[in-house]
Amino acid sequence: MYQRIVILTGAGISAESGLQTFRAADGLWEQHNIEDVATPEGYQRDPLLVERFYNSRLSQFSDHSIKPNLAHLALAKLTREFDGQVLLVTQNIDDLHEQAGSTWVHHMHGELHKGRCPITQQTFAMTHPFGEHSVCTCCLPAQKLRPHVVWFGEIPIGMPAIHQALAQCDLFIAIGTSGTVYPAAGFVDEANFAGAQTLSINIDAISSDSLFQYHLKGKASEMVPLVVDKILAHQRVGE
Ligand code: BJW
Repeated sequence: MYQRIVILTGAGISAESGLQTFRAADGLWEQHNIEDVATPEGYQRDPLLVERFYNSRLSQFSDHSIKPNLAHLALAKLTREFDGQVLLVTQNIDDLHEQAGSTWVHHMHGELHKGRCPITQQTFAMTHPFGEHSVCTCCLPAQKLRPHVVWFGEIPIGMPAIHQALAQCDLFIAIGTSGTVYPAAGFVDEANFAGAQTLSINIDAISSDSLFQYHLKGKASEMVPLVVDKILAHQRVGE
């Protein structure tokens, strides 16, 4: 049935694992000013504030109660068992897809378990919280690592490979994303242009719904396993 699938996940897929989304009434952007904590200018102005924001999320991610849910597990099964190509692209900086067993995950907005040297751009696994003690080993003197995340105004990671996969895909699925942040919000257009089937899975209606051919309204943990079973049974997702 399908041969080349692109899956895009957003904060909604991790919500049922206990991580806050950004734009919900109790979301991260209600409690923090985007310009202060998610822009390079904000980091330049007040690095301590930004480090506190990401350190608190890092410690939340490390909490043992935060585990992959059935949606993460179903996608891991898809990446293992599908006999065509699957590109799993996530906007999330948590590692729940990896914890679920997905081996190759494209983190277009970075990964919070890594810090990045501001000089060489080399990334390092975080052994300390962001601050004076989290430094690179590639420079002399050692440089303070910045969070390996993509802030507004920065170019997301690995875009050429994503555009190429979208141009060739026959199925595109967006899961738990509000479709408000570009370039990810434009992926559905690229998939439509390629002639792919497009499906959105979300608990709520979103502004970009009209761009998708199919919608499944419901929790990711309930909808994603159903869709994965259909794909693995060589059925069309819209039927
Ligand atoms: C559930 C659920 C459940 C809940 N089951 N569903 C004007 C027009 C167009 C673009 C721009 C513009 N002005 C500026 C721009 C560009 C800008 C942008 O898009 N701004 C918009 C806000 C307008 N974009 C950028 O700057 C990007 N860079 C860029 O464009 O570079 C230029 C370039 C690109 C490519 C080629 C060449 C040049 C960078 C964007 C960086 C975004 N960074 C953040 C922070 C990352 C680090 C961190 O985590 O702190 O990424 S912002 C934040 O939003 C985070 C997320 O990944 C991203 C998307 O959020 P997401 O995942 O969609 O979460 P929510 O909360 O919005 O939605 C959750 C959804 O789940 C909801 O719909 C719920 O209903 C649903 N849900 N529970 C299913 N159980």
